[in-house]
Amino acid sequence: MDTASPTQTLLDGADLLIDALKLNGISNLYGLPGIPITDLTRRAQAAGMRMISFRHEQNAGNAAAIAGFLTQKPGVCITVSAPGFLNGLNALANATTNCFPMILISGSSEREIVDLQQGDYEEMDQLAIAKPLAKAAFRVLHIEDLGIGIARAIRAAVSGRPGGVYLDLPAKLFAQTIEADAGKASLIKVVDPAPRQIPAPDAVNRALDLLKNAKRPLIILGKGAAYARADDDIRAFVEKTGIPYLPMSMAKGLLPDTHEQSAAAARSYVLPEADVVMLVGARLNWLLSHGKGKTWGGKSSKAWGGQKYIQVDISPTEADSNVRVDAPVVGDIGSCIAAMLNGVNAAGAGWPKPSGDWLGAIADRKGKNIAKMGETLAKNPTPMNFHSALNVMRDVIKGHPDAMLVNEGANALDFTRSIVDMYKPRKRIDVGTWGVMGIGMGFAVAAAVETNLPVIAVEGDSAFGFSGMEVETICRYNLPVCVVIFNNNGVYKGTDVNASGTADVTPTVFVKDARYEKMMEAFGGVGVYAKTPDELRKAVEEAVRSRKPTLVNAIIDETAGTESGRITSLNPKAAKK
Ligand code: ADP
Ligand code: TPW
Repeated sequence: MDTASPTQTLLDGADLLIDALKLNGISNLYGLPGIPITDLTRRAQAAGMRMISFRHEQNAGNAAAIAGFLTQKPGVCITVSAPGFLNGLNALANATTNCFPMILISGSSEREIVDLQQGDYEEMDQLAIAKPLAKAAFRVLHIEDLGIGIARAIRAAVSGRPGGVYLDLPAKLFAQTIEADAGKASLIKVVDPAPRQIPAPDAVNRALDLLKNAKRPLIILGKGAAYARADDDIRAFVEKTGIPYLPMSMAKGLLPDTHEQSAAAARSYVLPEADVVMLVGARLNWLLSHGKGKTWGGKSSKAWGGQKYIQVDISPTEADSNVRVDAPVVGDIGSCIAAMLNGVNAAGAGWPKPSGDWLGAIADRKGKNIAKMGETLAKNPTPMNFHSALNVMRDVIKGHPDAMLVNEGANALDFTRSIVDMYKPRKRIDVGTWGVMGIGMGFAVAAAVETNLPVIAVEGDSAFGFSGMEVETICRYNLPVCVVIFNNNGVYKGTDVNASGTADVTPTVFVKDARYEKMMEAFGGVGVYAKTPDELRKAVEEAVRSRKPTLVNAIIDETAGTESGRITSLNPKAAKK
């Protein structure tokens, strides 16, 4: 393949990889250069792709993963071998866990050396290591197969249940050449990468029958529903059936959180009381207490509450993962909800609305809880607490419903999720299924790059630290990102003490009154130190208006947090405190 006829130009592996990605509509890359991919990153940029270069691969990987969630196209992250690959692998595993479509492309050492373990520069058997953490993993050894490799990676990432795909590209591949015509002919423009999966009519009817006969039905919308982009049909289904719904964290805004059928403010009432629960793109995992225990009205912590479940999901193996699912509806959410909506429409006036008792009881609880929260939010303590600061963030998002909201932390996460209403789909992106810290700046960069909308990242001070160096990336690309750090001097809070009597502070405590805003100033962005709700409001409003990279260091009462936020149940020691 190294000899070309004199009239033919040659393409090398890097050229062909760029062509293959572009051919498939992938225009943004997230990564970090180094041997053997430095030239690739430069040439991708020269070829018209947007190459966003990060300070750590984990953040580039997280950016790619959320780009996948936001666009339904695989987000692509490019790293160097061994350590760079491992840094990116964390994000790939998180993408797979969250069902985000992503491709991690890592350069690697030559097979001959790796397989004999001869000690190459950054040698590692990356394919073997990636396999258990990825939805699929492939290696391309010959330039003629690059088109196939990219096509397989794209299909694996976005079809069925989306996930993370690893693509191993040994350094030698980048230098291999192929005649331009043959190279172009070897590429594949993937046709219908995420084929619709139509649910079986009997499965749809079984689900509708169950729903129709429910006395206290409930719909739970998950991030799979947000990803599916079936927004209009989901809203029509919820409204035509009149069934109350709960949005999972990243499904907030699929219908506006202020919708009268939202039962979010009565969550602890509806979960144990519902008799039929329809899950749409949401798993019955720990975030829903596995469908068991007191949360669901079960008699003991492991007991099933007796609810019947409908589960709409693209994965045929998801049903029965925790409790019995009486009516699995397997297919893509767009097709499933369209089919179920047809059934509801066909029933017309014959479709039974949920009972007034059920709706009334929910409205009653909601009203009381919202009024109680209103009182808490109206308080204006000094220093600020999570509530008074979030009262500001809630207003800001209300005034800018198109803004993207990134959120991580413990208390900073849990309170933001419950206090800040979302109005539009796919605007809230957060720690997801693992509750992982470190997604913050990667998600913020990708949200800005992919949507060009203003991004507000509400970050615990600990959470921010995992990806904080990317404020330089935000400044370098001049992205409209406003980072708001809820600074309470530590992990969860800043007042724990070291009981041992040694000079070290306790593991959860940070430097007091850290001036995080200076990190943004160091790279030319705007830094603001905000001690009052007014200062916070002014700074965030100005950041959204100006679109300048901004970091607001919002000073929060260091006694304000709870250990582990709202998941103290998983931390028995904290729960007892
Ligand atoms: P949440 O954390 O919001 O509860 P999960 O991540 O637990 O959501 O669940 C998402 C579910 O959505 C997964 O089971 C996944 O298979 C499913 N899913 C993702 N995309 C689609 C789609 N297009 N159609 C149907 N199901 C989907
Ligand atoms: C990769 C454990 C969960 S929440 C958290 C940690 C370290 C930080 C909480 O403090 P923060 O927020 O951000 O200041 P706040 O509002 O409560 O004060 N490592 C990883 N993921 C997780 N989840 C952890 C550790 C953890």
